[in-house]
Amino acid sequence: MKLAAATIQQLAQLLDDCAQQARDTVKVTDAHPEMDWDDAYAIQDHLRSLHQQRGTRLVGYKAGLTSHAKMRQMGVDTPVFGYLVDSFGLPDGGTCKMAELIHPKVEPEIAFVTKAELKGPGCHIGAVLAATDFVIPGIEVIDSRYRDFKFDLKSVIADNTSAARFVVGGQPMAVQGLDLRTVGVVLEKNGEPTAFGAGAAVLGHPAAAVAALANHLAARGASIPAGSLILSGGITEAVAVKAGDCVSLRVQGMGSTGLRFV
Ligand code: 0L1
Ligand code: MG
Repeated sequence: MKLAAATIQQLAQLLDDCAQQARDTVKVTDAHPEMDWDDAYAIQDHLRSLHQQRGTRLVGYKAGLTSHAKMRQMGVDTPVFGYLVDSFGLPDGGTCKMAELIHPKVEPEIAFVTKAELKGPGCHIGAVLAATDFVIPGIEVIDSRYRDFKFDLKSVIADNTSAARFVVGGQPMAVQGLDLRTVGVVLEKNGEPTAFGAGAAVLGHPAAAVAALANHLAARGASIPAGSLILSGGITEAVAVKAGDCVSLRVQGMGSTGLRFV
């Protein structure tokens, strides 16, 4: 690690203040170009402890940059990972307040809920499917704290991979008999089909993103506890939203979930 503990805490506080006050900042690597991957995740860890100090509860994790196209674009060969706390969750069909966010975008995802601990290293799709209680449609609302969504990978990891809000809903489905690679999704904005895709857009299989998360956590001495909710990654490009927009995600055979931005 290259950054002092005090700097890590100060950068986490900055990102937390930006999220709380819905204001943006420049990417953290501008002032700290020397920071490394461990520093980036250490800032994210401190951000998480700031959330928990306010009484929020860790409910799960997310994988980001999970499509090969997006990874190539960013010049990386691995997804990035963040955490989810209960205060990010919104009710199905509920409202998302624009005043609390900077420049949100939505991503159609398949969410996994686990029924057993998932532990790397060596976690694979089979282990993920065996430990999955059910999958359910999920919309992630991302909101980079960086001006104009301009960041590099270390900065976005520090910023909890742009996590902001999420909603899940529809029909929870057991994974037995489901081929998550070919499950189709349609994201509608204001009743217009806006983005389409299939599960395979996420690392070839959405469970691969969950396995990669378990392996990432193992390298840091952690695992995915039973009962976790995991957003496995955007199946299409992220779609920008503004006040007045309604978004709805339909996942083949799993019903739909949605949000209204106010
Ligand atoms: O969930 C995601 O894929 C977002 C990861 C961070 C990059 C971004 O904000 O677009
Ligand atoms: Mg996402």
